[in-house]
Amino acid sequence: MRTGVLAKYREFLPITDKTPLITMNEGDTPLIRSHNLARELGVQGELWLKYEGANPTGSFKDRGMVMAVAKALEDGSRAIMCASTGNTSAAAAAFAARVGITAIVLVPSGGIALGKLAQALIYGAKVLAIEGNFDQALEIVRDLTARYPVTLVNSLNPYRIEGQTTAAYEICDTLGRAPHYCVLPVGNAGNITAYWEGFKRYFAAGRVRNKPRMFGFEAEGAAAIVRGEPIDNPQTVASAIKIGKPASWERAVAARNESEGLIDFVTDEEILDAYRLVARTEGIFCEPASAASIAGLRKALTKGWADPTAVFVCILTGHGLKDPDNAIQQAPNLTNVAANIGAVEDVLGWKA
Ligand code: AN7
Repeated sequence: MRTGVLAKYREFLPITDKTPLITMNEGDTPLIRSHNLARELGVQGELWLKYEGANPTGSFKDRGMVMAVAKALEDGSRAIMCASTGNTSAAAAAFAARVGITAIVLVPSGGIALGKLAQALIYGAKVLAIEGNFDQALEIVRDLTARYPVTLVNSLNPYRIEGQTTAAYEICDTLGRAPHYCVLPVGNAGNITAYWEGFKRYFAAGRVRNKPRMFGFEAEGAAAIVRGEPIDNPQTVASAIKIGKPASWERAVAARNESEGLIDFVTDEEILDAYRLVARTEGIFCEPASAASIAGLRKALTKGWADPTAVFVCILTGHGLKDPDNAIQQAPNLTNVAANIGAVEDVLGWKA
């Protein structure tokens, strides 16, 4: 039963008697065993896909947003604000609508996937398209939320990270253990931080006897952490992770170091290959940024950085329908045909 993450993982979250246990039935997303893709990638152990696209707004952001909005309400706030590459704005807009407060979202003009823009607008957020990139939008939001009575709901808000730890608990609950490797895309670096925190917490509470190695992957044109310096003009087809100055940079590096993991990059071509591959081999449609986890696992196995006999979990952070433009562009062409039986037989090569 989907009860929402606040009620389900209350003992691991900063919840008080005064915290409203709001929910849109987020979390409890499918952890899907992969056989076909596992074979393609050369995984001899186990490969599991955590399909975060099954959340109410279609991405993992719902986990952090429900916690951040609950705490905002507890503190008496009536307005929330964020910068976003799309998914955070969709989640903020939805939860604000759900609880009847205002959401103001700043998105890079022309820089977010169509479905995400549609979501923020239809949920009724005030959507401002900034003539600049995500990093510039976040600077503006940080300044304004420090000076006005509006709650910042980017992952600089620690409650966002808290809520996102719940995905790690779910994985452990389902597998009865932590995986050997947890592989995920890295943009603003909040999620890798949250997963590591979650795995550590579950381990400390005695719920599991192991912790995973955290493997994070940035897009090549936005690989600030890999390169060791901010990128002023990040570029990638995976607009969700087109971020040049990750807010949780230090904590992501700490997660990598503490877990004996790695943070590397994948090219746009590798991302798009993985995007098509997971759809065609498993019937799972994720957005391009999410496919960076699959591309990253493939790279790690090819380079010999990971033990192929291990247990892997790849995090598929967002739903493929978020980004119809990339989907259509990357998919095979459709076939137009006249509305008669003979024409369809001809196209299919069926001759009775
Ligand atoms: C599908 O929505 O930053 O490393 O503003 O949408 O925690 O940032 C989205 C990020 C991965 C990267 N996959 O996670 C935003 C935003 C998807 C995403 C990431 C994002 P972080």
